[in-house]
Amino acid sequence: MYLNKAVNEWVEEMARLTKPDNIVWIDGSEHERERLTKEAVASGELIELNQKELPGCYYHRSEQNDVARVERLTFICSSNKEDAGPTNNWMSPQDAYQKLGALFDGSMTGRAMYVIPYLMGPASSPFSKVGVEITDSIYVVLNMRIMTRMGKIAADYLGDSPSFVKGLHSKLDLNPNRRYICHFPEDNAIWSIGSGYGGNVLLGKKCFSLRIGSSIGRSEGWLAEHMLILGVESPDGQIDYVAAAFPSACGKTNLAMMIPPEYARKQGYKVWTVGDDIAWMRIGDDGRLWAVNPEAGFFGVAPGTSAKSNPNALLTTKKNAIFTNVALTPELTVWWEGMGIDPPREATDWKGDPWTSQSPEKAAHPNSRFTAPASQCPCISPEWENPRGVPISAILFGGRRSKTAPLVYQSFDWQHGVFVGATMGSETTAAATGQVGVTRRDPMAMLPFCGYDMGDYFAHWLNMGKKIPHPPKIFNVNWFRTDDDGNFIWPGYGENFRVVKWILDRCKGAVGSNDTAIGLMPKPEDIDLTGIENAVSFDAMRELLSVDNDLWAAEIADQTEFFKKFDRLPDEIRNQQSALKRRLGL
Ligand code: OXD
Ligand code: MN
Repeated sequence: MYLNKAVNEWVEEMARLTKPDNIVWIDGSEHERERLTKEAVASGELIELNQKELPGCYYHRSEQNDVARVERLTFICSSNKEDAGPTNNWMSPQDAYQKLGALFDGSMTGRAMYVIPYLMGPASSPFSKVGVEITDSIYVVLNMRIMTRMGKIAADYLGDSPSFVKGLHSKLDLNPNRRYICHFPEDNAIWSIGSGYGGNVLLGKKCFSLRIGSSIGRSEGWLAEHMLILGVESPDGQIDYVAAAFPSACGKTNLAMMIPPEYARKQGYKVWTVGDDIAWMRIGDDGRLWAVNPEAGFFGVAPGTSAKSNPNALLTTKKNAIFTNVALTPELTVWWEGMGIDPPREATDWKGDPWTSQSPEKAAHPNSRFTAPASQCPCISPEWENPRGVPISAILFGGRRSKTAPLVYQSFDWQHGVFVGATMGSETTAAATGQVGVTRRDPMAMLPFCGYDMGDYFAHWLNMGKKIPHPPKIFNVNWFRTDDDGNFIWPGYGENFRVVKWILDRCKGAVGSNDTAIGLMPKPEDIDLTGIENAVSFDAMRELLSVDNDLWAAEIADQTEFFKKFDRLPDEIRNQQSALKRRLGL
């Protein structure tokens, strides 16, 4: 027995079901990494990259039908259908265990079963939680090694406790017709079968830290959120922390690792990254909200990551990284669209086919990824593994809105802020859907990740607000407002620092605001434009901070349509909407 009785019994039960040839207990050692990497290279599961250019880096290509999370095949398996809510797929636990049990039966015959104990959260934090993932994929083991604190460290944390999240994964035959990702919040269990794609199979990430995590957080009185965490250091050395939720393709990783503009760097401002995707937040002894990043690595989208858009992310991937579905050059280095360097003349594309710079097809899949240790990030916060977490001054919600939402506004209070988060939406891009400008509602960026009814989730947020003596202030931001020709008005990227600076000044009471119907907004002169005066005129600033009543009337109609789904929408959310209507004179 390697871990404890409860783990051992469960592993034996899962082995009886999946019938592997052998069981390998993962300890997280360097020796083990070397052995498994060699095995994966020998089987072709990994390709060793150019070790001079990219030391410790490997390349993986997934099945072409298996390159993204599959929401359609992702289920919340609560006893009552209503507890999964109207925005999740639901299967009864009995049906799910039976259906997937039949698929798992003998799925590991001819393969090894790896048992991975892992810890979500810093090693000595009382807030961390243990999971054990059983998998038949070495790729999963090696990625979990980067994304979590894995092996002995987790076993030591667990000790004799029977309290761990049980994750079972098998690639089976990677057939999309036999692919399911099922969550059992009442059993703290996850069963994932038929996929090899990160978001479906690195069970510590979306499955545990968000879906199961949100459900545990609700019952234990804390928040598991799809949020980055960053710290802004002022010239006097004080660091203030911000957590921010944006749907995918809205630049979460870029904001988490942003480099302040030159004027601010000269004054001594710095930005520190605590996390780029997930925040677990609890009320601290001092009455503030404290956040930890439960992950240990970044699972970032490669295309668009360049020395210009996000130099810190690019530098993070220069060693000990695993690249999935990017392009492979003849020199055994990697390339992707938007990397900011000329394409190689020839390469092998993500499908494994020959590719040239003249090819009309993309060389890297748009959702190709890098997995890299957070500790390698040049701007990783010295506090990122602090067992207490970091105190959050501001929470940001945001999305991609070409009109309607201004650059930034502050909610009047926590309850109003919850309404702002609950009505979050983001416009789809042509690349993703073929339909431009359709607003997809994605409350708190949690639509695909909330493990229970979202009406109950809003109620949990409202409740938390009543319990936090010194709650963070809540803001909405929108970097994506366009002019009549469709050009972005705000330059974005590192310039977003200017907006974050206003937000933190608001938190400190150091700057005033304009009271508007939708919230508290900066006066145009309150956003520091030093160095970009020519790019962003005063008129542009006014436009970015304008509120159009007709657009807001349409916005409210769309919110109302979305709310119709919910049987359990808290009255307070409805009341917030009525108050907004009144303020707008609608
Ligand atoms: C992610 C996602 O991979 O949100 O982080 O899909
Ligand atoms: Mn994410």
